[in-house]
Amino acid sequence: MNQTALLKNELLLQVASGKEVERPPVWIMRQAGRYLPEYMAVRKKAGSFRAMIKQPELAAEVTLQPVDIIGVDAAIIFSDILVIPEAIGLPYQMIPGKGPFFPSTVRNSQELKGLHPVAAESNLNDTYEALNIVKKELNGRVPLIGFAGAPWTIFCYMTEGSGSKTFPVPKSLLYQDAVFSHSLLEKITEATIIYLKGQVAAGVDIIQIFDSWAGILDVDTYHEFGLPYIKRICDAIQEVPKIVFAKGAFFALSSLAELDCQVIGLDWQTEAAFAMEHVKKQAFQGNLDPCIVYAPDEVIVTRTKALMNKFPKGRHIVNLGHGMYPDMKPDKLKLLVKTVKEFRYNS
Ligand code: 1CP
Repeated sequence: MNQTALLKNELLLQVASGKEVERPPVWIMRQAGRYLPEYMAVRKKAGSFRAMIKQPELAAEVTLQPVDIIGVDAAIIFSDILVIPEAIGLPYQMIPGKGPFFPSTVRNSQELKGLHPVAAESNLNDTYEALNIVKKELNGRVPLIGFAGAPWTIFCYMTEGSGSKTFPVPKSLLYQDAVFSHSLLEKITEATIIYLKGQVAAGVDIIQIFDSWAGILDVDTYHEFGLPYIKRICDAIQEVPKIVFAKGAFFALSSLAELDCQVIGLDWQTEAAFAMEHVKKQAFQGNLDPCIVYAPDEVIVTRTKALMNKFPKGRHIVNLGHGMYPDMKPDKLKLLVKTVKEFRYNS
């Protein structure tokens, strides 16, 4: 056996393909981020968050950090869901301490004309290049996750122009101008499929779709404006397995279960037993409260073990129910990961 074969850790892909495993794999949303001093050092060198994304060597470096430092079972490419609006014609800024800001927004059919989904092909080369570097550096150690935002979540930022707790602009557009809303969602979907196919060509082993704002819609609007576009993406990407994380969408679990995806991500409010009632074929990912990382060591160990015992063998990927916060301690996350790595299913 060569060394790559010996080092190979395919737990994540095994769970995504329904194979039995002796312990669940673990990776963490926002595992490459501000809680890591090593990330902050690279960000300082780059000058800004966006400059990191645009320099493939640096994006690759921070992608690998959690694999080397924390010991997670997968790498997720360092980028952002907001690169899609920018690639198709709507640039954004990341304002320190505040978050994303779009100097222009798209709120009517006239403004739609400035968007060009096919531009996603050539304008996202930095990410494809970063993926090539990561793939080489990983040398098969762990799988590489690619990602994109779900169309509804991207729609929220492009119309509101910034982050928001309630997103009044996108929500009113759904009710006031369904025709425009569908047209914009179409364009985002088209660009997202091009982008994800590019990531597949650059070597990602699996992709995740982040629908971070699914939970602000009700059942009917999510079925009209959210799910059909995720379905289009899942149907279009057949080369690799797919994880769909629709945060707050407990009300749509039965519909999510009908998607052509292999893993359903769960936030921390969804009870495992409830999820298992609605989802029969896919595996689950999640669903620890992110704030568990603030807990005393013994609580981290107990809660993580309890979580692993809630899901059946081979149908669970350990993760938080949302991302790491900047003030969390890397040592606490290391303990969580170690707890998973030492765990073995009973039978
Ligand atoms: O200051 C900094 O260094 C920037 C902080 C940061 C980081 C580390 C942002 C700004 N984005 C990222 C990276 C990122 N974003 C990744 C990298 C891979 C990893 O997980 O390690 C991923 C997968 C994302 C995805 C992302 N960006 C989502 C979906 C997941 C989620 O958190 O719900 C969303 C909504 C964004 C938008 C975004 N980017 C950054 C911020 C602060 C935000 C949220 C803005 C808001 O409050 O609405």
